[in-house]
Amino acid sequence: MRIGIVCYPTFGGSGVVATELGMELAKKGHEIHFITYNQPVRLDSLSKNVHYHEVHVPEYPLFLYQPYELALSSKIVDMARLHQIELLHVHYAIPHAYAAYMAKQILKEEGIHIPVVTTLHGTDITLVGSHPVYKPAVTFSINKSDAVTAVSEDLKAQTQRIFKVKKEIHVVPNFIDLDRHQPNFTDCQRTLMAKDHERIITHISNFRKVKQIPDVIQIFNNIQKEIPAKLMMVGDGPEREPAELLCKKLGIENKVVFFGNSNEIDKILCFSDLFLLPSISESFGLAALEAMAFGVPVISTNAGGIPEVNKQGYSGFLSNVNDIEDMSKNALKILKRPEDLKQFKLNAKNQASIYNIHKIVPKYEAIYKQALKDI
Ligand code: GMT
Repeated sequence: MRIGIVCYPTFGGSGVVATELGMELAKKGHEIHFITYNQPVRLDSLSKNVHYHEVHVPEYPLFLYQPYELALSSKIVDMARLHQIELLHVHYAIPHAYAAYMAKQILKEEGIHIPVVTTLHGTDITLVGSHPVYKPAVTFSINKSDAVTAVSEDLKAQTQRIFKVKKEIHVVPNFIDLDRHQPNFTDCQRTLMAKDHERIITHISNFRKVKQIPDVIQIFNNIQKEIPAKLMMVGDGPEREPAELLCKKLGIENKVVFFGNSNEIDKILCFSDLFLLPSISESFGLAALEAMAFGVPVISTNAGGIPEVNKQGYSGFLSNVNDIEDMSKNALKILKRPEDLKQFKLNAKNQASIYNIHKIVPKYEAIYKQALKDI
């Protein structure tokens, strides 16, 4: 199939999923066209089957807001004509599902019929999409998609609760390429992060309010009072600076490393002993799955779709949002005894294997085939 993938090219989970999906589909022989405003961060190789088309938005002084959706719709139309794209898969409803609908209507006028598959990722529904400013347009574009998928059962239920969705929502969970998550780094790389006797605790996110960054710091503070440990903070966003200040206030700044955005999370995860995800809401928690694929147990909240990924007492532990004491206690339960840590690491890896890319990507292919049949 010739598939156009529209996504955000940034470090966010939706862009990562879209990129990994496109690369896997290309490996399977499909022709993939990424259409977005920058080269996706995880798109490391442009091969025979992988193409990237950049959306440019010309600046015009009359506009306070430059119309990205319009430029995106036009780019989709142009690329669909030029490369005979047969199907569009848009990741994150806002504004991609809307722009794809417009492109589809324009192409229809020319007798070209392209189905649109929309994947909902979380904040496009729970935080942004449900805002009254966007809600009618988001509802419309979800209902006008030829197929709709959500990354967890919880997100499906939330979408049905928040929007008047008439379309069936297929749950296709996020996935992991286990072959690419094999630790192959030397121990000397570990010494750059911590001493031999110190446990390595990791958090990766976009440092937004929803990620509860102060809770990450407080949980780590409690851990390091009991056992020698270091905290690796990977990613960037508005909560980073306050977090650095909090570490200073607690006197733990020498035990916490802020990496900023990184393309080398595998180097950090493969030496990590524990992953912290105390989010207020999380449709899936891709970062936790990536950690588990490296055999890193997860201490998380029980919000949203996280319980579908992290299993209580097996791959880690789950607590109520903001229950720092419980999350700290659970973290120590895993870390204190080497034999427990070893078992949790093994379990985390087993749990991650449920989301093997080779099991999940065929689910998308089946949805594409059906959408092409129905159009
Ligand atoms: O986590 C974020 O804030 C980024 C966001 C995104 O849209 O890129 O992540 C969402 O999609 C990911 C991939 O499907 C999920 O793993 C994240 O749980 C989800 N984030 C939230 O629901 C807060």
